[in-house]
Amino acid sequence: MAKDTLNIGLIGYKFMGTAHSNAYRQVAPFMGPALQPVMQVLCGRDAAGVSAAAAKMGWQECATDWREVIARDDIDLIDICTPSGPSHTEIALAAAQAGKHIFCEKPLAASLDDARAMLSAVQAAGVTHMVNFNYRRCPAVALAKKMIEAGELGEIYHWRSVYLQDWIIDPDFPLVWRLDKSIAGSGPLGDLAAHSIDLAHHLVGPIAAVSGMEQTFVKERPVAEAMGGLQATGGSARVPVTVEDAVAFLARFENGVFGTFEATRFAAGRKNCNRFEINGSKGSLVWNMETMNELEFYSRADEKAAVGSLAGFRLIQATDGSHPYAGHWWPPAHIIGYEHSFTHGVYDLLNAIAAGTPAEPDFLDGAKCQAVLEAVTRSIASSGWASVEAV
Ligand code: SOE
Repeated sequence: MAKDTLNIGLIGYKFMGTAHSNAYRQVAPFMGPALQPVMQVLCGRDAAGVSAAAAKMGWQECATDWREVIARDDIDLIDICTPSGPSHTEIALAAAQAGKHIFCEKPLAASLDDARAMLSAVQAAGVTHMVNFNYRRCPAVALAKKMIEAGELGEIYHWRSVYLQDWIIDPDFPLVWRLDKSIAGSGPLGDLAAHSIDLAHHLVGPIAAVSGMEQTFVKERPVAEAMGGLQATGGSARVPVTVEDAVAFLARFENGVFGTFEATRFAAGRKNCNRFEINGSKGSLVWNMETMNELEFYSRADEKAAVGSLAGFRLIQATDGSHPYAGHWWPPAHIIGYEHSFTHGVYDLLNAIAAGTPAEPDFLDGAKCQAVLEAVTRSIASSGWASVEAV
């Protein structure tokens, strides 16, 4: 009889490691995936830290060397929650070579070359691979996708997105790994705009060319001493910041859609404002992660009502059992949160592995996002437009 469980080895135990652990805990009781995840090993470099996290989140074992986890025959899937950048590539290449399925945090890599190498490795190994662009799996976003596919917006003219945070606006906030290019690869470009790019690819289509600009407002920061989530403490010595604080770019899509993107960590008061607006010939859609269960929809058809125009943005609560994912949780308007986007991702991944079908977004989607990130960097360096390379 085929095995109905999947043994997980999760590398990284902090913010994302906790979010993924929670998803593995929740997915079977609430969603009933085709394979049941077994929380086998949690891995991190700090023995005391990983042991405490494993006990808190319910992992059976913990380890401090990811290579040992990958070498184990009883591990089926490697989940990569280490800081974005070179560590994703190193671990994914080794995991693919060992024949493990891979779930990887975003952005996929630090460079397009690395992303291409990761894609080739998983394709050669024939394993299932997925990148955690989690916002695709908020019910309101998944509903937006269905509405666009059903033609509710008609021909799409505009993609307009911002991803705004403010957690490093204090010049004394320490230089954590997200502000170190050698670890993170980039600043809000890879950390935040990558989400918007993936959503744009998913909802509107591929980006062909970009023209960007960036700014680093605070050039030096205290060395970080400790970090958890998006909080940190630092010492008195200051070191140079090596990533941008804010980035924006114009985008031409292959299908003629006209796009704008902005991502910053300096938008005072904006905590996780991941927002897009799409305008089409028949109407518009608006979504904002800060009110994640709501989808705003304007339909031009409402302008022609018998009594006169009834047009206006209507607020759809994407919490009905008829909406994607929502039926697995609570009665309508008993809302869900950020963590559910991770649980939905794990659910789809487990079902894809069970069915032997591709997961999405996969490493190809991750590499396509990386190609846009790299084009933005090239365009900034040349102060002009840059084409997005084919993957
Ligand atoms: C921090 O900027 C962060 O946690 C990102 O790393 C995530 O990808 C984003 O979803 C929320 O903000």
